[in-house]
Amino acid sequence: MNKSALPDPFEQARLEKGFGEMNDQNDPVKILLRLKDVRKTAKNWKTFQSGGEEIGRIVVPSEVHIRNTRQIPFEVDPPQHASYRDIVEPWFKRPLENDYQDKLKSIAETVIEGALTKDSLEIVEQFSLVIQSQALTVLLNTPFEESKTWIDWGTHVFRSEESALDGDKANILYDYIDHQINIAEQNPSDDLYSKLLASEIDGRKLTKEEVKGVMILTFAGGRDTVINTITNAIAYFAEHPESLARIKNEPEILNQAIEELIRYFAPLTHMGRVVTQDTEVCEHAMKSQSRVSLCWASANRDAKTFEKPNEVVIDRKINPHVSFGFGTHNCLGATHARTLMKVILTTLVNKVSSIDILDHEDNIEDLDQFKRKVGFHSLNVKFNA
Ligand code: EMZ
Repeated sequence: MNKSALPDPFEQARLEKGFGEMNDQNDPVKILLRLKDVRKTAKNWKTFQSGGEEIGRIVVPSEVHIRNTRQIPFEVDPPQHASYRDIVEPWFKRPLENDYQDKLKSIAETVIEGALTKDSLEIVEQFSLVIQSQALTVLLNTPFEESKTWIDWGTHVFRSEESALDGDKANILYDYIDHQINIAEQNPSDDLYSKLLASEIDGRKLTKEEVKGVMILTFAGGRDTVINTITNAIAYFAEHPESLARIKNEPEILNQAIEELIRYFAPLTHMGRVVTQDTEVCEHAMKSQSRVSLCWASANRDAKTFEKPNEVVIDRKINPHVSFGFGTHNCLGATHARTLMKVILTTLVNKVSSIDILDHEDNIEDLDQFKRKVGFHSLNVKFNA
């Protein structure tokens, strides 16, 4: 009964010091662990910036060696951040529309019905990756067939089995996006590429490089995060059929259940910032140009705010988790992710009575001082109608 558990490796350091340390490619990171510090630092974008000169440096592991395109709006600070965000925000709220939700529903139903016919199904590659990629065609408003190409890329656009930062693999994504932008330029349609190419910022059109920056973020940011969330949810419901039954009988708790799973899973462990001036965090001096990270996964288990932080309380009422970040850079894809989870869980409770875990291999992230389970490399299950 503990295959679905995601233990909290940060507790002791969170209580004792408030931070941990990690040497990421000789560019150290101070990992902030307490909810209060994480929120305060996320709000203070002047001292803890996202939009520094070195593109990719706020990501841990740092992507400076595999990326030259600035992700937008993710790697831009206020005030320019707001101009970009205003352009993309309405598009990323489309998941609230019925038509959008119907498309997601049909994707989830097809994949779940297919899963019910199998004696054994590997969830990461054959379920979560498939749903994530197919759902992305709805977000981008591109042909459904494109999802086949994306599924072939595997669970992460920058990571491969050989390397956690695979430049060759990243180039496949960059070339693909360049190509799609050129197509959209020649033949504008109703997709996100065309929408961005037609958008204006400060009285001028977005450049192709800016469009590419939004697209890279859209492909990379919502990929392994969504895949881990779906996979972890399947493992959780396999071990907690009572929660599946409860959501079926009390659909009014569905939103609470989703927020709680997302709090508990914290699919993105942490995100960095670059310090712009000598300052202090947790009573420790930090030099200008050094790095901190905001550890969403740890903050979500902070017992000062969350009762029973290490339990999934499926109808948790007060849940100010930071799985989607906090402040200026809160997750642009959150509406899509939440809607997708709603559709998947609704389909699941209606069609599946129980799930058996057959075997599994954990995916453990190595943060030097901390090892954190973030999900699974593989999870074989059987769905029962
Ligand atoms: C970046 C990041 C965004 C980064 C919200 O997170 O996600 C990571 O998976 C990517 O590697 O480039 O997009």
